[in-house]
This record gives sequence, structure tokens and C-alpha cells, in this order.
Amino acid sequence: MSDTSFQTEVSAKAAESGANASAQFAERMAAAGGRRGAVDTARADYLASKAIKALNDIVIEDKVSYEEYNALKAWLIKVGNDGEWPLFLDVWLEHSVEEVANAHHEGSKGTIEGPYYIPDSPELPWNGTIPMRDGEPGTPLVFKGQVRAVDGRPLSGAKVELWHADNLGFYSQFAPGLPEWNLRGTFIANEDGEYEFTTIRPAPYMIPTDGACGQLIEVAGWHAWRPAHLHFKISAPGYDLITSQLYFPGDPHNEDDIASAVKPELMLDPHDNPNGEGEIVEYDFVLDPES
Ligand code: MBD
Ligand code: FE
Repeated sequence: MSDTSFQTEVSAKAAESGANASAQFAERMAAAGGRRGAVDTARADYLASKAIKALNDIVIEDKVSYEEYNALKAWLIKVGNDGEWPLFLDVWLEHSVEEVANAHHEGSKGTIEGPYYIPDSPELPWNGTIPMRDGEPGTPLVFKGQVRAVDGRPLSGAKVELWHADNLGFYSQFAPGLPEWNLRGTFIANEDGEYEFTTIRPAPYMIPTDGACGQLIEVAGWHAWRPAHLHFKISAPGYDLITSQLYFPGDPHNEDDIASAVKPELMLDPHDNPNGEGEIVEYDFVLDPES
């Protein structure tokens, strides 16, 4: 936590963060016993047939050429070689999966997890400071609020997991030169479900431009930006876990997030901290009973 070499991060490469994201995901799937049983034969037949037909329809309708077909083939191979399947799927597909999964929730809105979550971050008291380097660059941000159930009861001991990019837009364990748990922590709410902790305001995030996803963005004339965001997982026994992200007003990419993961309910309202150091913001989380 005393490393102040902020230079190494900027040499982050897609292949490295992609390989890390792919390995992390494989590890978590293996720990969960794999997911082969998650899709039965009838469902696999139905969904795979529908997906293949959708692609064939595009080829016929839009008269896709052999040049275009081979460009696609080369690009798909590159997505795998760069380890960017987690990035590609989480940026361009996960938002719809999240919408379907949480449509029934009456409590706080959530949004996508993205490729950079790491479970089991260090546990901290309800009012701690997230692990960060000495002199961590960025505006200090005090984040406070309460975890409640939809019936209004405070959820004592709820877990508030937070992870986010640093002031250059890099995530620990996915960019070189950062301490393992930098800007990752699990706060345990007090008896009244409250938390009040200090972190720093993250920078907007540009997805890696030197890999397959960056190549697609460039050839299609898109941009690679996500607005600055804080990632959360909020959980308490007997309640559905919420995966969320919170955003800052005025970010130029709140309206055109490459990952389509911004919702009006997820906008923060930070103010200058009366103690003169950075900003303070309040945000509560409301959990649905386990479904
Ligand atoms: C991120 O930080 C992120 O949150 C998502 C969804 C995709 C890529 C990078
Ligand atoms: Fe992110």
C-alpha cells in the first residue's frame, strides 16, 4: 500500500487485462462447479438455433460478402487470443441479461458487473477507508448511506463490496504496478445498516484500444468510453444480492456509455465535504427478499 509508482499502470495492455479477466472468470466458474447443468438440451437447442438463425438472416438480408465473412472470422479469433471475450460480452450483451434478471426487483436498481470484479476483497468496518496507496491521486470521496429491506428494516451487518478504477482509469489486478487490493474493499454495515467510508473519485474508463474490442470500435467509428463509475455488490442473508454501479453528474459519457449500463436511478449527487477535503455523497441500497 506504499507503492507510489503511478507510471507502470499507463503501459497496461489489452492482452494483459484481457488474459487476467478470462483467467479470473474461468477460476470462478470452476469454483462454482462449472455451468454445464445450467442449460438443458431443449433450451440449448432453442437458444443456439435462434442465435444461429439471427446471424444467417443478417448474412442473407445484408448480402454479407466473403471478404466480410473472413474479416469476422479473423476478428473472432482475435477476441479469443486477446482474452477479450469477458470484455466483449460484458460491454455489449450483459446489460440485457441484467435487465431480464432483475426486472422483478422492487428495491434499488442494479446494473452490470463488468469484467473486473474480484471476490473476497479485504473486510473493513462500517466506517473505514478503502485500501489505497499513500498519496493515492484523486479527489477524496466520502460515501455514506444505509442498507435496508424493501419493508424499510435496516439490514445490520450487510456487506457493501466496492471496487473501482483509480484516477487514471485502471483497476488493480488488471493493470500492472498496482497493489493487489487497491481500491477494492468489503465494508460491513453497522447495527443500523449504515456505512460511511472514504475512497477517491475514479476517472472515466476507456476500454483497451489495442485489442480486438478496440479494433471493432475503431473500424466502426465508435468511441471506447465508459463514464466514471463505482462498482458495488450489496448483500445480506435472506435477500437478493444487488450488483450495481453509481455515476457522477456531468460526465460527458453518462449519455453514451459504451456498455449501456447507466440508469437515472444510479446517478450520485456529490457535494463539497464541509471538512474541506474533497466530496461527500449519500446513497442508500434497498434489497428485495430472496426470490
Ligand atoms: C469496465 O470498467 C466496466 O465496468 C465494464 C462494464 C466494461 C469494461 C470495463
Ligand atoms: Fe468498471
